[in-house]
Amino acid sequence: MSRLTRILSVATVASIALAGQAFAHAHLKSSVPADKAAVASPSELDLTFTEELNLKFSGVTVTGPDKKGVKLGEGMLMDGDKVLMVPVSDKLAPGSYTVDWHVLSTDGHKTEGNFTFTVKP
Ligand SMILES: [Cu+2]
Repeated sequence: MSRLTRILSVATVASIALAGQAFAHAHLKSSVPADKAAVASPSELDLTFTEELNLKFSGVTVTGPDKKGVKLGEGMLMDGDKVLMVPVSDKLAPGSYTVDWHVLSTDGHKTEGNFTFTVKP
């Protein structure tokens, strides 16, 4: 690759990345449990996104008190592929939990984020 070609391709990638940000990616619209909510031990997590998701490249991890990972079931998509539903296998002990999510939307963009909830005693 010549130097000029390389500069051009870097510029192209950069402009595509910037253009991508201007358009809709899959952003987390709402969740159950909601961000910062205090709830009873949930049997599932529902994450509603603004775009349709590609399940194969989307998932969540949940970290509980003492940084322990929470056992989750197989995620599935619902409601026009915009809702990622993940079963929670175990009953959760009271405490604070962090949900880290990463998704690939069908427009090919990856997004990630996190939210927290508390399980009431
Ligand atoms: Cu996008």
